[in-house]
Amino acid sequence: MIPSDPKQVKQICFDRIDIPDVNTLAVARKHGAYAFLPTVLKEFTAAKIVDEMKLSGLRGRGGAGFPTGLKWSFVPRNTGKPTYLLCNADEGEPGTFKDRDIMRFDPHLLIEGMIMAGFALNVRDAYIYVRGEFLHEANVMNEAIREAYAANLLGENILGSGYSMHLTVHRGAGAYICGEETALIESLEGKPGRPRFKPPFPAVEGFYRCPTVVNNVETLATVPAILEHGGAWHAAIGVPNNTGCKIFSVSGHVNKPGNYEVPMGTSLKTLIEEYCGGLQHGSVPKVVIPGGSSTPWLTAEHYEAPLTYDGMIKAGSMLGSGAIIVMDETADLIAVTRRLAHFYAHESCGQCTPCREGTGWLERIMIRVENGQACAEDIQVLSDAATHMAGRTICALADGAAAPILSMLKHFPDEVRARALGKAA
Ligand code: L3W
Ligand code: SF4
Repeated sequence: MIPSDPKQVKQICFDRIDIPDVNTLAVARKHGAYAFLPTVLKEFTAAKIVDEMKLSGLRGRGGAGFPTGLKWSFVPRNTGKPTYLLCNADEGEPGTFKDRDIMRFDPHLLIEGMIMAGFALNVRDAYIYVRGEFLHEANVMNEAIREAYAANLLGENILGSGYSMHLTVHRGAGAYICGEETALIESLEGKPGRPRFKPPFPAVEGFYRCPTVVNNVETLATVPAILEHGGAWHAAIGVPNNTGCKIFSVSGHVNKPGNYEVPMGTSLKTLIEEYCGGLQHGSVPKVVIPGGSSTPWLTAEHYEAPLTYDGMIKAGSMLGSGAIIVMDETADLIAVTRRLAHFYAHESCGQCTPCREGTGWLERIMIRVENGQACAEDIQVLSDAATHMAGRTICALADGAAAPILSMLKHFPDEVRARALGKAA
């Protein structure tokens, strides 16, 4: 169980994760699942829940770090339209693999968080949009939902409270862009997954043009602990403005890659050396991508930076979804960048010219750079195209495509030039 002293808390979403069979309702309940739900449904008002969420300081765990309580407070009331709750489980950012662990190991935590969120937002129909490739996770979620319905934890008049909520899993079809919240909404409506202009934000006009809250899996899975222990309890974990714990998905040149849930503010160095068994080679990484492939690279000088939204911005990057990709001296950064350029070119939805054309240019030039068949002008075009794509499109995919290119050129200009012109050692 989660300790009542916030200083002792290491895990919130992963508190039960190692318990065998905790994906089943019986085992999950034995270890606290749904224990506090009747109190929330009977004694909490919607306003109190939103207030506790605001007090908790929880910021959305999907990448942008937007305050969850604030987002919930934007939902207009009494519009005559239904309000929808959508869980974004389309975890597709290269390097990210945290939400799938919550879903496949502790699906009842997510369901409980969604019931509480749904109750606060007066939601009758909620959906979990699961990445198409996550067939196993979708199956585990569906079985957990079936058990929850059978136990009257979902459906009509939940636990006799008068509150009713239905929950449906929808599997995507394998497009990365459907992790962008408005593309997810379009896809769920049965249309091609192409992002919409914002504003209007989904909180005001989302699914079927109705008020809609879209939250990440980890965000919703944090709600039960916040409501049980209180917003102030959560706010006391981590550091100001960056509260609570965060799951970091660590991959690359560390001895023990994997998911680690640690208090916000833990340094990158501590995470790598004390949790991940240290680096495979050398004493400092050559490059760390801190928040998934769309975030700017960090180099050795930021090894001791705190893992917080603010700390990563100060270091020149973003915390993103906490997908930390570690690369040591043995990494071929140019091959990595070329591979990422291919990913973004493949995943661009094609609506915006700078993204549709730019991602293709970046990939084609990176192939020449990798193979030592580029010319000096190519490097300039690479830099210009990446610079002019960012910030000029409907969604952030173009910025994400530009980030690895601009990082590579910023930190390793000589290496790039030598390789591009066929002069690498
Ligand atoms: C109402 C306002 N709502 C903002 C809401 C908005 C959204 C949230 C954040 O992208 C980033 C992206 C990825 N009234 C509002 C408002 N909201 N102002 O707040 O909005 P936004 O647009 O800043 O972000 P986003 O579209 O959610 C997320 C980056 O994260 N990323 C993460 C990728 C992770 C995955 C994954 O697999 N989990 O894809 C990595 O860098 O690039 O910049 O809900 O509606 N005035
Ligand atoms: Fe589509 Fe790219 Fe425009 Fe996003 S930036 S809407 S992915 S074309």
